Amino acid sequence: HETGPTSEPTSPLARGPVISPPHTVEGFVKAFLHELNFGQGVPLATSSQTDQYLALARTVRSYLMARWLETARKRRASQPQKMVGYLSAEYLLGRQLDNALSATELREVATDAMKACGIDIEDLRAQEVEPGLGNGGLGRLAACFIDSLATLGAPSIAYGIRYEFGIFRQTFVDGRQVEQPDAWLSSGDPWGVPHPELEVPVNFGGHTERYVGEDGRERSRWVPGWGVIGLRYNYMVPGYHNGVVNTLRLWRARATNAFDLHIFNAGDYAEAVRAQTFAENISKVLYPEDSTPQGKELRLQQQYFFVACSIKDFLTHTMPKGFDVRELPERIIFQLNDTHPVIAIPELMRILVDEHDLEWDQAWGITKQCFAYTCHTLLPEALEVWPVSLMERLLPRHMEIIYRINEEFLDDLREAYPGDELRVRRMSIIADHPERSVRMAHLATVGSVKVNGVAALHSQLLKDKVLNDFSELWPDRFTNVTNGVTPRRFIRQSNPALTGLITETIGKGWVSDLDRLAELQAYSDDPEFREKFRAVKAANKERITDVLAKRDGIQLPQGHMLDVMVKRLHEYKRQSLKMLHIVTLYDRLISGEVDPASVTPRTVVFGAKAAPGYHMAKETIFLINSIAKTVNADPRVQGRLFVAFPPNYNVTLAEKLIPAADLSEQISLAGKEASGTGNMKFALNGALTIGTDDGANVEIRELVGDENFFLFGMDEPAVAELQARGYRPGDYYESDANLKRAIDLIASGHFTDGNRDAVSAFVGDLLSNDRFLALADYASYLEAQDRVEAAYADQEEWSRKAILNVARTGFFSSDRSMRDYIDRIWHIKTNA
Ligand code: B1N
Repeated sequence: HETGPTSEPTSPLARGPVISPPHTVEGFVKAFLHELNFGQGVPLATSSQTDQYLALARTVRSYLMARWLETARKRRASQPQKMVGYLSAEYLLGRQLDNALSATELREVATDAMKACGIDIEDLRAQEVEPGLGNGGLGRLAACFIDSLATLGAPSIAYGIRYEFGIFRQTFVDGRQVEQPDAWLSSGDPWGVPHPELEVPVNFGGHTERYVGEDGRERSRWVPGWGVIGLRYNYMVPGYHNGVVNTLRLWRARATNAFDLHIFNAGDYAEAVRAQTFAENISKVLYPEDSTPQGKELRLQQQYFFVACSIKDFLTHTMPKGFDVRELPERIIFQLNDTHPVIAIPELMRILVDEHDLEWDQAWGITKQCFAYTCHTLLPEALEVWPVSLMERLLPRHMEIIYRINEEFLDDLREAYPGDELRVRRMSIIADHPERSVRMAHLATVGSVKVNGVAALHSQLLKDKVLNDFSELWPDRFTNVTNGVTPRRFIRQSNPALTGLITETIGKGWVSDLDRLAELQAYSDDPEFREKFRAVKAANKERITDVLAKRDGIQLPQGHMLDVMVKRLHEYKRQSLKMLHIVTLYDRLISGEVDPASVTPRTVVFGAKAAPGYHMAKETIFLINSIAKTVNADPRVQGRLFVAFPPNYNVTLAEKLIPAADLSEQISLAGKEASGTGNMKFALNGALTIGTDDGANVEIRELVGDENFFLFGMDEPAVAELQARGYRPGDYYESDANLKRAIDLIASGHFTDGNRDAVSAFVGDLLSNDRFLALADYASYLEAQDRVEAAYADQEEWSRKAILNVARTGFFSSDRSMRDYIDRIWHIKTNA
């Protein structure tokens, strides 16, 4: 089961897969029936769809496995070679079956093979529960990145946690969000390859002891209080049409034998079982907060658990036996996906100093070169800090190491900035207020070769604001890598109609060379191409209409402009601003102010989960549902305005919804959305963006051109200036008649069956607080939406703009992001 180059067997038969499964319909049928009969233990005739799905998945997995073994063999043969270790607490993978079929060019063979068995493969595809091991953009980005790494043939391994429960399933009860557990493993995990025999011990708690070593040096040693075991699960990550299959290695927590043996011996059976449960809790559930992490002890346990397993795994199984740890910087670069895995820095120090007996300075010299840190936020409340008291209790040796790293760092600072004690305190890894705690972003910055933001504006703001002191000290450490999305999942798989049109127009090859989309520019003026392009949109609208009817019983009206806002619910993203717009459109129609025949029929689709403890976000969900219910039931706006809010927006729904959209809502307050990645998916699928000057919107607009993008709102400097002056939302309410009418209509209880109390908290906050300045941008937003309507009325011109959006956004392929990381941060060689 080893992937590591232990002793290489001499027989060629022992070295790789004995046979490659045959790429024929007949061969596939045989392999499938074998899985069904001997894996599931059922004959085809009496098998359920679940049996069939599991057998199909296992069949496809064996094709992947052959390539996975071959990839591992080639890697071993080309050692030594520097690798990337991607460390992320989240991977929002989405369904696996279609992705695997498409990457391995097995889609047709599998479809025909299922047909030969009397099965419609579409029915089986629908059986798959997507692994939702992430919250939103950050987790989905990690999934796009590993797809691109495999496609580029980059020597890499991705590490994370195999949560038993991923992101909750959202339901609505009387318009309010109710969370259901996501038991994604309950119908089996056909894609995961467990290796229960490879146990990785992970320690926690206890204390440290000082002792004098044989060489007379004084040292510290960790005497842990308790421990758990990490179990390894491999998931295969196929590259696109290149034979490469990389590894995503997720860890599951289990109790140690020693742990419960002790208690079993004491005769307390129930207590021993409880201890098992305690250990297994560590990988039990994904924390459902997006952007604003919770400082919970269990979360720190999760972070250390997966990081400790991953580093240990890399050193013992991926590196050759007996390799010299001083070579580590030439062998590995760990990419830290936000601060969640940053405890890896003191962990590597602990291993080098305590276990490999290196001198502190030498260990620090090595460690600093082995990490790079990606920051994903600008919200101050989102920067992770861990109380020193908690760290001392859970990871006493790591706390000691952090103290020493900080001491030496502060010494350097005092030398660089004599007398500037204020600056030293600002930059310290330890914060004193409001509670002594460890600032993980500072630890990450001090311990990394490079620090990057995720879009040009974000990286600039990191340097100028969030990490300004650090960028002054180490200007070369800071860089930008703009996010990207995988065109395999988000064009080829999700939009087969557009894929067909592009391939028939510019030929094959663009799926792994997305800059080639530029060749479509020439067709933006071609009436015939525009016609076909519109037909693609229309077909995708029909498809989402069917999906929403089946999935949620929602009947979308036909022939509308499809206006889509899908993302996590957060105040900074300003779903409330979109609501105010809808209320204004509705108000205009029911007041008779506009002739209904003159307005563009519009359907607004929302998708958004709120963190279960985020009160204001949940109130916003209730209000959107209330508005949807009222608007959709009002005969005065029938055929002109419709609002849909399907519950449980996830990757699977995104794949159907985004290709159908005409308008992409990217309306965060400038300076708050680090990048956004949904914005890229929409543009690549031919939606036009209405958006602020924020995150990657800035780059989208630069690329597609001002005339093909609906910009509105304050830019970041204007926001900063307004906030410095003192923002008073009430002033906007008083002075803007449209805004006042919209807010008054909500406050009147019109959308809540006359119940004003149900909306008073929301309205009250908007009028007196409005932290993200929705009211200040309302007028500009309304004006931009009117421009959208006018533009949409001219379908020829709209098509031209939409085509140019597709043609000019090839830059946002995650293949390009990965190449940027490789060239500017990792300096590794690819080999595909
Ligand atoms: O990361 C995405 C960006 O495109 C988004 O703009 C950004 O908001 C998102 C703690 C986060 N930042 N921080 C998180 C998620 C979970 C958690 O527990 C923070 N997510 C983002 C990709 O760069």
